[in-house]
Amino acid sequence: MKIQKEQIVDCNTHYLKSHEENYDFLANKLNNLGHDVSGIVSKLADFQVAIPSWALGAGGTRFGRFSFYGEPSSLEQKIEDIGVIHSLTQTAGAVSLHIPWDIPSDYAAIKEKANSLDIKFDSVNSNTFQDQKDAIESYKYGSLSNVSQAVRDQAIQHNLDVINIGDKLGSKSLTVWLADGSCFPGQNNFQTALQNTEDSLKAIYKRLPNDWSMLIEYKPYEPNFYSTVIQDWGTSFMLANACGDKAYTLVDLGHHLPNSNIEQIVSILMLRGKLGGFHFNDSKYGDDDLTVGSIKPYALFLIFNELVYGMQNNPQNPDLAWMIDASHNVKDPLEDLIQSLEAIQEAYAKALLIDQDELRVAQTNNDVVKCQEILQGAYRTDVRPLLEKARLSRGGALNPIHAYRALDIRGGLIAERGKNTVATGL
Ligand SMILES: [Mn+2]
Repeated sequence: MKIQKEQIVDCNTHYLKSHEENYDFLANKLNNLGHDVSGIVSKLADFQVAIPSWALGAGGTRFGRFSFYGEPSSLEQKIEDIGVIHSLTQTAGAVSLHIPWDIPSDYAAIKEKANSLDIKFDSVNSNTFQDQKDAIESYKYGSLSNVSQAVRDQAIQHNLDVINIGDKLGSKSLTVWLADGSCFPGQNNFQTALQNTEDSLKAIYKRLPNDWSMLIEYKPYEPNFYSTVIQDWGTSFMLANACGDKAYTLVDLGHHLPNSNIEQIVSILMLRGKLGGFHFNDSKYGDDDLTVGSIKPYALFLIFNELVYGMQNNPQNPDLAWMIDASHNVKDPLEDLIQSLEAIQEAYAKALLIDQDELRVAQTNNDVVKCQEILQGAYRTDVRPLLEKARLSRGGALNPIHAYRALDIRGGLIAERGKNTVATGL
């Protein structure tokens, strides 16, 4: 399914007048405050977030899974679904593949399909948290950290295979997330597990193409419930440093214990030039995989404040690989992704409204009240007309959820694919 430009123009007609009124009012107000409104709009229009190939079907829990029907059953269909989201939002111009769930059978055809929808191949993700059919060794007790050299070698080889696949598609980074750890005290020797992991990562890093980076993700618990080998940003940072200049830490919002100060983690990693990627989602308790901004939008804004500061002040940090990492059970996955993209853009736009010079002066004067006023003044601004303007400038929908429903995209997908297709993924 492909959305035609005229369909979006039609959907926009209904909203155009109120958009123009709202935008003019806001732009006028912000210009009077000294903001470069058109500069902000063009930054929003340029900001692209990768959609993971596993987020296009209904997510599940260990208790059950409820399909939304019409799910994509092939990589080609997954890319088509991202094309739908990208047409409407103009923010989803990349796909992040999960190997082995999404190994292309015809590389040229997949590249052509993605290209025709203006979608690039972002970071590729390896999977050593499941055993694959016909695999000789099992990851039941860990992969890169396993006590067995044979298991570690198999996991290393898998990561090299993933790099090879990504290279053929134009990807430039490998994301490694390990489920390795232990469920019971005494099960693992912490030092051996970490040392094995470091040695394995170095073996992968040694074979990384020169223009590639390796992103090391961390997570405090789950699926292991007593210890995780790469449990926090400090461990990831240490491993990235041990590997070399092309290895970075990847922050996933859901991979923190409750109340962690994620904005501070982001800030310190950027200062050291070691923040390589970012996974968006939201959560109340743990790695809940909820829609971005649905639970803690203010925390997301504070994180974006640090990201914007870092992007402006830390040339030592590379461009980030942005991705949504969420897949939940009760929403149409495409609508969920559209909402997530909107929340990301909203937090970014608000962070761009923070007057960094004014904030620095207030910080220098220890004017704590003023500092809060500056942050919250930006946060309380309704920036949605700026997002609409950015989408409109690229041919997107003024109201993507409305357009998705008005065009009955899900109905069309069900008619095309049937009710029984199941997307590979979590
Ligand atoms: Mn993640």
